[in-house]
Amino acid sequence: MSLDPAVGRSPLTMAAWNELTSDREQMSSTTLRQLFADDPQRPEEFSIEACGIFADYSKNLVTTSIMSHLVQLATESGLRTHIDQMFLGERINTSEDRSVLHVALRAPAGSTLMVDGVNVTDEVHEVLTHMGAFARTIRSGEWKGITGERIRNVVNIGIGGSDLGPVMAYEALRAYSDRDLTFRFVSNVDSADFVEATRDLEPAETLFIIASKTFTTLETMTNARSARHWLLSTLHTPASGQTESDVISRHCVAVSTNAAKVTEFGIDTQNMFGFWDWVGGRYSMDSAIGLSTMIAIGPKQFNDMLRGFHDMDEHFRTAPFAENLPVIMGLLAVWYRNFFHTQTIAVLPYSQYLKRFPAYLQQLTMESNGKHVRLDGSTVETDTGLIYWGEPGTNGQHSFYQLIHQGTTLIPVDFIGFGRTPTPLGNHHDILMSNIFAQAQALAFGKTAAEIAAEGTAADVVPHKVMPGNRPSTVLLAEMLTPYRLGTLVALYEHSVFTQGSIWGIDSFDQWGVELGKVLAQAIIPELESPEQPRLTHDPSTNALINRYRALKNAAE
Ligand code: G6Q
Repeated sequence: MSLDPAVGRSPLTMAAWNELTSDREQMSSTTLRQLFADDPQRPEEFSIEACGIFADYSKNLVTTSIMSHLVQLATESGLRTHIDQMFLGERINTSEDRSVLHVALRAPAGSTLMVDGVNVTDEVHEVLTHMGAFARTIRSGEWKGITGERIRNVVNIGIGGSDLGPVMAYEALRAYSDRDLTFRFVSNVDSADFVEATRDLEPAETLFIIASKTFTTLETMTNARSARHWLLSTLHTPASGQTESDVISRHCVAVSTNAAKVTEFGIDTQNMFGFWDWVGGRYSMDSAIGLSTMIAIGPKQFNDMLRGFHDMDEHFRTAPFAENLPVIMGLLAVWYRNFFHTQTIAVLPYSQYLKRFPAYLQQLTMESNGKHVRLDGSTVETDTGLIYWGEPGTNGQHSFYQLIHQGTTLIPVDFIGFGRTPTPLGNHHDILMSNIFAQAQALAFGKTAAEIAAEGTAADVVPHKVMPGNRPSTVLLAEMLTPYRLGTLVALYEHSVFTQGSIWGIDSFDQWGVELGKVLAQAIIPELESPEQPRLTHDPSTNALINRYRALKNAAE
């Protein structure tokens, strides 16, 4: 299949763009209050359910005609072909000349997805089987450390896509995890991360998962070397006749695509769990990068999570755009970004278990769609990439919600809530959920000066209390956060990101913008370490900062 000529085209050239430009002007003369007064059926018209996630998007600044123009925009942008190309394993990550096949990671056993003459789903299931066998030996206590102790602590060392997914999934699914095992996640090269994560752990009971696609990442390899030292300094007793590699092979496993580097580090490739260059880091939590998740919740529940991902994949692949939840969410994001010049979207999960979900989404959305050129390298003519951010409710209500309600910046909100919690306690859950509904209501409908004055508020205070309303939000509701549900939720946002990137005509799967800083840091490291004053040839500010750091480093407290 050749690239649809629409894919990568500037959205400004599409007829729907002009329609939406005039729709936007018309929206300025109405409000959500008015739209609901005119049409009490909005919740029915502007809601959708997919794979058990119900989305009420009626409190968005949209009408029937706007939604149909947005769907037209998706059609004109070639989204349908682009989706098909992804699912067929075509090299849609053009700047890296790679397929984009995270959907293959959750394709059922026995399905076929050929890439370069190889059925990749067979390879995926081989790795899943390997992971399952290993996870079982850790969970059962069969896997022993070098001194014969069972493993009680699992420490994942990785960063970016090799950290954010595993941490988020562990926190999200903690209620389903083996409580006899302790999980820690080390990502930052700041020594504090490693030292604090390991200070109360026994090396004899600890397993490190070194998770790095490339096995060359500075932070991860620095932490991995410290892990090696931490293990060997306690567990390597030459008198026992055991070698350093005996110790490492019982206490370190690797998740990587780079077998040569894994071997060089001293990890037996039998204890390496592979994946492929067609899995982007930020799309890898359901690959072997999810090994810590599988150990925590067990292979069966990990498989439930994969089923959730796959069901949402199939919905995205097959549902007509007007009934396609990820497409609708992506289109709403484009609507606000390009026609309201909104810069951010807040994702506010009313679930403490999803406390790391906004951080996970920051990478998924911003590393994917923070791009300034289209697929053909030409400069974009519209804004791209929204800033996704958030905190769990109700905590955020007591801090930044003030700006969302009364500030001068329009921030569309995604609320996420559940009918039940895996850890019920008295009436906590009803109280929690009442707050989603109240916040969405307050944002949409606000409170007028007349309503506030009618309550007897002093005239000079009335303006301060006015709630402008007309602030959009989408409420996502599902039965309960389970492994299956997490899979559907993550895939929903993955495909919303795809939809946005496709309309903007950008490559959502590369990340060249993070490379320059890494290269510059490599040049600066020896200048900070050198005992002699180095000859600095950077810009004057960088030179001065390096000198100031060297002085601080050597100053006695
Ligand atoms: C994600 C990025 C990035 C990557 C990290 C870790 O899409 O590529 O966040 O995951 O830089 O890379 P390694 O897994 O290779 O260590």
